[in-house]
Amino acid sequence: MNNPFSLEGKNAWITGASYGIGFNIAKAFVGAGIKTIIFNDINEAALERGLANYKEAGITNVKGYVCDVTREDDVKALVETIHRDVGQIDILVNNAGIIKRIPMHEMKRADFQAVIDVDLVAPYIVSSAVLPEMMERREGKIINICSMMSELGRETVSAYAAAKGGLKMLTRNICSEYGSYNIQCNGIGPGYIATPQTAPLRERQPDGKRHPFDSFIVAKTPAGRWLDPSELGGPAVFLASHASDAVNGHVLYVDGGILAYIGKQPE
Ligand code: NAP
Ligand code: GCO
Repeated sequence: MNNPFSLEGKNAWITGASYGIGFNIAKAFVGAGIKTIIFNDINEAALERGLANYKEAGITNVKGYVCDVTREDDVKALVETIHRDVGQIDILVNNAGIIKRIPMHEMKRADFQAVIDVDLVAPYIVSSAVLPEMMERREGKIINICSMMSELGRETVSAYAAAKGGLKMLTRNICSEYGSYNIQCNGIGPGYIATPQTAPLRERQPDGKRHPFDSFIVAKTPAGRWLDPSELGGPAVFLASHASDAVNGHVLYVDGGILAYIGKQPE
């Protein structure tokens, strides 16, 4: 009997997967038998660092390319290059993302737009470039990396929350528009994950104490800890595999229970 969680014979493009969450999803895909991991980064130096990370992890079935996911012509050209170098794209993970933590009334329009462009417009650009082949094959998996901010707001992350909230609805709309082609589009909503993106929120204070936000998140997470990026691998394998063929338009929150929890009560 076939293993429904196997990714054998499949090619997966994970955007921005030089390190962090995307890189850990790639490692999980390798563990599930993926044929080829494809990733991209915004410049040659970053790409080389990414390739070094894969080499250090012992992953050889990987192809990396320079591509800024906000540049539509570059994305379309990369899809053609991938078809030439690797073959078809069976699984797309829209992982690349940025955040700018600035009070909204102080945020410049260009900063707001930059976050929207990477975190919301780029998943539209990349998905639109990959959908035609999935439609032709009548099979495909798209996974959008959403966020707690797809559901909740907080100070200083207005652009990010607007983008990730939009990404949740883009996920649902791709499901609605392309489900008849046997294409499943789902989201993963990570909680607070220890990666470079959240490093500023975990920095030790000059007096050696934990960052106030660090303590805040630990109190908001039932498990009482930050999550490790490797903990996103299993949920991603599920949503990339045939085990989830009947799951569509869903955002799977991998948050350690944050969304279910009012927060640790005062001692
Ligand atoms: P990260 O450590 O900052 O890594 C983000 C990756 O995206 C980097 O490789 C970065 O490349 C790449 N990237 C950024 N802009 C790009 C562009 N225009 N074109 C191509 N690549 C680009 O972030 P992370 O923590 O792994 O997060 C990955 C995804 O999960 C993001 O969408 C983030 O919003 C989301 N997320 C993170 C958390 C968390 O707690 N960490 C929680 C929920 C959701 P460079 O190295 O060149 O900058
Ligand atoms: C922040 C964090 C969060 C996480 C993640 C939570 O500043 O609040 O960066 O946005 O990155 O998106 O799910």
